[in-house]
Order: sequence, then structure tokens, then C-alpha cells
Amino acid sequence: MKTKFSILFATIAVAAFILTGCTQSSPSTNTAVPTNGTSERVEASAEINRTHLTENASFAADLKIEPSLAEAGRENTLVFTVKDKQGQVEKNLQIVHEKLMHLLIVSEDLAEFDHVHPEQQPDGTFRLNYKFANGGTYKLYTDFTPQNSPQIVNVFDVKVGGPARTRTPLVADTNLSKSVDGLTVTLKTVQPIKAAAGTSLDFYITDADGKPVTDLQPYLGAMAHFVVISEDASKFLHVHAEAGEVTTSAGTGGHEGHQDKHGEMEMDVEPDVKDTGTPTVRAHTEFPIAGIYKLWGQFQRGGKVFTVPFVLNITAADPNVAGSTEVPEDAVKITVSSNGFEPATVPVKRGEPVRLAFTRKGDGNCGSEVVFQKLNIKRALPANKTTVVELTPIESGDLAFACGMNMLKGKLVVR
Ligand SMILES: [Cu+2]
Repeated sequence: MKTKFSILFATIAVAAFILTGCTQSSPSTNTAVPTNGTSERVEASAEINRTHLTENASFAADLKIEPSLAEAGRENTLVFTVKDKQGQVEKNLQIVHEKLMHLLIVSEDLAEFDHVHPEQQPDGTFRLNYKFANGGTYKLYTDFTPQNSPQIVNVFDVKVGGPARTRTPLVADTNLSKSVDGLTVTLKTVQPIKAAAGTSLDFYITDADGKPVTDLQPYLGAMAHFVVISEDASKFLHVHAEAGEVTTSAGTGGHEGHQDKHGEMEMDVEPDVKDTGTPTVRAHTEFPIAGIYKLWGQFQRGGKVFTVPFVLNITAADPNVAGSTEVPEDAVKITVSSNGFEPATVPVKRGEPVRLAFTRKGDGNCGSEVVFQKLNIKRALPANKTTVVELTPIESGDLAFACGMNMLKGKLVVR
């Protein structure tokens, strides 16, 4: 559910999750750094551009680099200071997923990715010694939650001095199966993924022997972490998943129960590691606009963090979403009227993504929304329009759906 396209957004689990035994060090999870392909040198710049990804925030971080210019290949100290609107240092931040501050560092071309955690100092500043791999511009997304505040994301553009590498073009993956250090993560989703339509992303994780992984460990208090950044780096999503519970957060404009309404993109994550035939981790999300996005999934197993990147091409929103009566060719067409859902029983294949096109005839019925309780999917059904719901049934049996008042009922029969 998007709100405004013009503003940036961020999302994260809002509930503070305090663990006393949290990891002390912040192991760098930098993904394979592309090798330097040119000898061209980038000159560092002292100018650090900051963009707010949170609307109407009462707090903002600033960033200073010590020594004054960031230089590749050596330790630079990143110093973040969170301040209120009066410019006072705000020390009182909430611990969210074991950390007071999360920092995502990506190169401008999204080829390099790192998820690290600056440490708070007695003076309230957050410091981290960090070595950039190459010269060039990096985007630093800092993510923190002051007391009595929604989660806040600021992004900083830092021009790092040093030898540049060749820009890595961002090309959508044709193979959605990725192997990283013996772990294979396969993303299964409807193709193509359409903007402005809910979609599920199912991640199947197998080990080197091809066996489903059932022993993922919580990483920073979550079963999986997802970071999604649009090609132009203007859209950012950071999600922490809780075992057995759907989480999402700040910056989202959607479901009830979310505490903040500032953003434009959301992702719910449900871990499911019980059955071999089911995805290891599932995420429901909605990409706000068409374009190329890079997604990094982070999973922990055997004490090691695996960072697995995907590049997704999100195609333009279906015209039906905007209200035409056309529906995608491959969709199952379901009408909603005072007679209920027609058809009310829809056979679907287990593990196969399916599109359901709900056309609501008139507003003289209670079908103003459709709810798949079990999947935590709820979509508005405007009158005389067609709304497409995409999902992948993962369990055999009946998968019920109903109108928001639970009066009109239907089911998918999953085989
Ligand atoms: Cu983090």
C-alpha cells in the first residue's frame, strides 16, 4: 500500500527487541567486492549530502568523517550524531533488533553492500571504523528509533577518495537461484512482478547437499533480514522478521497494526522452517513503482551470516489496478457481488504463484475488501474495479478467503 511516491520511505520492525546477550562485535557482511577495474582516481569530497527518508521526523542524524575525508582502503571513522529539532544531541534511542543504530552501506551502483552497527559513545555520538573498498560514491542509510518516535532513516552520500572501479551494471536476474558459500537460496514469485500490487516472495533455502535448510538461526533477533533498494537508491526498505510473527514497520502505509504511516513500501516476513516443501522464508511486499530493485536477504546459519543478493525487474502497474475492467490473461477471474464470490471455489496448484483478479460489481454488497486470513493478505476491492491479488499457496488443502465482514466466503483448493 503506497502513499506518496515523491517521498522516500523506510520500514523496520517497530517493537523494540531487547536481548542482553547481543553480539558485541559487528561482523562486516560486505558482499563480494568487485575488483578495481580502472586506475582512475576519485577525489574525496568533504561535502556529505543528507536525505531524509522519513516524513516529518523530529530527529535527524548528521555524519562526520574522521579524518575529514573518506579514503578507500584505510580505516575511516564514521561519526553519527542524532539531534532533535533544536539541535540537541539525542542519546535516548530504542534498541531495535539488538542495536541502537543500524547502518547499511552500499556503493552507488549497488554492487557493494554492508550491514554494520556503529556503537554509541558516552557523549551520545555513534562511531564506527570503516574501510571502504573503492573510491567512489557510497550511500549510507542510517536507521534508528529515538524514544517516543517512529523509526527514522537518513541517507548520506559520501564521496570516498581512491581508485575507482568500473561501474557494475544493474541487470535483473534471469536465474533467481543464488548460491553463497554453499547455501542456495531460490526466490520463487509470480513473474513478472508488477508494481503497486501485493506480491509474495518465497525463499527456498537448501544446503550444499540440496537438502532444505531447517536450522536457520536468529540473526540480530530476527529469522531473516531484507534490505531492498531501488536502482536510483531513492527507495529503501529494511525489514527484520521475527520467528512466528509477521513484522513490518515504520514507513509503511498499509496494514492495521503498523505503527507508522510514512512510507510507500512494505514487506511482511513469515519464516516457516517446518516442512520441506514450504519456503524457508516468505515475504509479502508491494513495490511502489516500476523499475529495477536490488534485494539482499540476510540469513544466519551455524553462526555465519549469509548475504544473498537478487536483482528484480518490477514492471509497470497493471492497468486493472487503476480500475479498468481488463484483467491479466493468466489471472483467475472472480466476481464479487451480493451473490458472493463467483466462482467461490478455485482450484490452484501448490507451490505455483497464482494471480486472482477480483472484480467487484457495484457497491451494494459488503465485498469492499478480500481477506486471506491465513496469509495475512487484505486488499481493498473498490466497486466496479478489478483488483489483482498475487500469492503462492504453500500448503495443500483449503485456503479460505472472505470479505472484510466475513460474510461472503470463498476458498482456494490447493493441490
Ligand atoms: Cu542492523
